[in-house]
Amino acid sequence: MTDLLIKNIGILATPEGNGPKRGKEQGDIGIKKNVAIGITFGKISYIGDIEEAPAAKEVIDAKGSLVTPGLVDCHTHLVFGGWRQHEMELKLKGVPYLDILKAGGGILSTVEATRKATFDELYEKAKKLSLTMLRYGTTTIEAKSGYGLELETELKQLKVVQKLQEELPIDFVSTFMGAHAVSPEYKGRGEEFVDYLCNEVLPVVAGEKLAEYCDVFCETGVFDPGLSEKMLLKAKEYGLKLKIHADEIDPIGGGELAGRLGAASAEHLIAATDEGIRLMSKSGTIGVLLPATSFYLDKPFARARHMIDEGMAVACASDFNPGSSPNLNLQLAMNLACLRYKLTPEEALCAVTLNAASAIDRAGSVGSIELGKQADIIIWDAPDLNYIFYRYGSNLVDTVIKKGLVI
Ligand code: IZC
Ligand code: ZN
Repeated sequence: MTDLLIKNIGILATPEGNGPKRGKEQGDIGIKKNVAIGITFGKISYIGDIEEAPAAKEVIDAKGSLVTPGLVDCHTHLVFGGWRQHEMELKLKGVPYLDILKAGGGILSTVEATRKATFDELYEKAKKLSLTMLRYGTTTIEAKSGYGLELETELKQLKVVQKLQEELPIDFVSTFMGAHAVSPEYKGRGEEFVDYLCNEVLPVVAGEKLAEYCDVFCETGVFDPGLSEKMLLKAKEYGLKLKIHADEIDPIGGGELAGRLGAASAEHLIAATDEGIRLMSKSGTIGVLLPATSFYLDKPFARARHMIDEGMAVACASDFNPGSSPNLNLQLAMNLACLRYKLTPEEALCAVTLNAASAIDRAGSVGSIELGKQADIIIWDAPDLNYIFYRYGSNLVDTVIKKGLVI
């Protein structure tokens, strides 16, 4: 007896496997027609003909629609105080993102608001945002700290993610990103700030097991590759896995560093060099591309096709944050991945499911619809895969199922 049976699935589209799909394989999507899925104890226990499906306590009719794995948003800055709509005027005047930061705004404006906010305020806000993401089909969320830039607030952010994990029907993966900007207290003293993070913040974060990954903003005027490397090597010593915001604005060596360190993923890669891409391909580093950020910052789009041709695994994420990507709808990133990166719908689906799950080390449990995997499933208000990449601009999710629970 299964707990739940989804019948009348018109098209089941899913990548398959427990790891990333690289190069040509990224477009290998299994398509099954007219199937049913059975779910037992939150896991997928049956995929096949309805005639042979086991009896079920509850049945959902997918009415001939498209079904895919739940979406995995593998790069967000989910927990923050305030917003940054006051920077809209500067942005529209063409003031660059890094100039706003240099003048004490941007990330630093969110740092001020996040430091001021109480734990409960941050929790309630992030909870509401997460539940909205769930309605848009996102069933797993990576969330970075980095709006504290000092011990207390970094811990506050990470503990919010811990509580979200305990309370919500969503999986969260936590990343420590103390090296998101040099704190106002250490202005002009980036090296001392990294020492502070390494000696006084990281040990507590690791000791309390509040983060699985460490990320660094390797960028002009923020952290150069030398300081980024120092932070990441120390994080590795403490058992954290590595991510790098690399080549978002300027190619200062972030992609190369990610490749050399064998980072799990490199984020953005808008300005990634051929050499960086070659090194990341060799190290198996996943490119986490953020097309909604290119759109919002009016920047070029990362060379996703070239990366795939060079054998990299490409994932896409929302980059949801109050500055460079105030959008939490991963479907928009999917549309842009297709329309602007020129990924095929199959490659783009893989980018937000199996490859995204791989970028946060969850490919063994989520990211595809296969026997034994967690039952994170989307029934779309769409007849086929092309449709969800074509009908951009609205929420095309009909039903979200998380760990076998109909949301
Ligand atoms: O708050 O601006 N790029 N970090 C690096 C961000 C964007 C988030 C922000
Ligand atoms: Zn980011």
